[in-house]
Amino acid sequence: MVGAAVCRRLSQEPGVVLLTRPRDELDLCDDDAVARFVEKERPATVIFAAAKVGGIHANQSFPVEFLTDNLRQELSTIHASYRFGVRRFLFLGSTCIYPRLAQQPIREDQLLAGPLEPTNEAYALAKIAGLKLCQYFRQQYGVLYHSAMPTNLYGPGDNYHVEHSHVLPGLIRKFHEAKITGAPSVTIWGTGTPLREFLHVDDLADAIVHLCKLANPPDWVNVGTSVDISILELAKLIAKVVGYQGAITTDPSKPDGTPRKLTDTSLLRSTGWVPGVPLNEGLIRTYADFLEETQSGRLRSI
Ligand code: GFB
Repeated sequence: MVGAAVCRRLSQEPGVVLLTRPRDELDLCDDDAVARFVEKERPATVIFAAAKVGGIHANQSFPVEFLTDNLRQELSTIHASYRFGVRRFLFLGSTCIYPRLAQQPIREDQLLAGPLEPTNEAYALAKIAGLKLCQYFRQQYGVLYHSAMPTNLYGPGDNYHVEHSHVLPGLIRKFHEAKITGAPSVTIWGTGTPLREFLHVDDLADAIVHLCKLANPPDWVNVGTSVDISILELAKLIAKVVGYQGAITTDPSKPDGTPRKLTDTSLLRSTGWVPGVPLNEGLIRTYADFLEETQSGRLRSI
């Protein structure tokens, strides 16, 4: 989802030659294959959008893969980039790297200030390691390796798997299917009280290109809207966009995860970037994308 959005945004930039490889042609966990690719292609800039990602249930179910796959991908790519002269490396993580009960809104200096959220600790540890490795390469070797930590993302190309997806695509699919089948109610996981912030992936792509143009970017910077919403209110918004009129019930036996993770985006704003897609507009666009992806057979559900 993120990589495709970055390619769409970069295609608007004059003089940019895009080098991409699909997963079945280049396994980023394969150290040698990554080194051969970077040595051959010698990119000037690497934007690292790859990751093993998933929602709260996927993270809780597969901590081994969330830690090992993400660590292997980032170690092979960051090392190969330095070894073969990549001048700028932009590493992408997530705001789940911050402590479960970080002071809200969360500033970049809250990193490692307290215990992580248990439901996504494995992913957070992998992303903290990648962020720190880029910071150390910059400090020790003077290369421009820096990171961006986006809040919860959504948009075209998202994963709509009923169990493994993030909340926003998961609820779009649930409400859509309930509308089609005439189900009397839709059950959302948890209490519905946690607060989440959502950034459209096209906004993230624009922020990434903006960061790649900065001569001296922060080592890491939050990317978000600084506006959050409760899961229950999100569900009501999605039901309205989808056109579902049934009831919404909660299932407190399912995990809530971190109670809130609102990003402080003043550091990024100070560099001259602001987001452009309000949530309601983004939901309308994303439901239209969902319908198109479903009808064309391109809907991702992994
Ligand atoms: O996006 P999500 O799965 O993960 O959101 P996080 C989870 C919140 O939405 C919890 C509630 O409070 C869930 O109880 N929820 C309600 C649902 N219904 C659903 C549903 O149908 N599907 C899902 N998935 N949630 C993720 C991390 O945390 O944040 C990732 O796990 C990543 O690693 C991502 O960092 C940005 O927002 O809690």
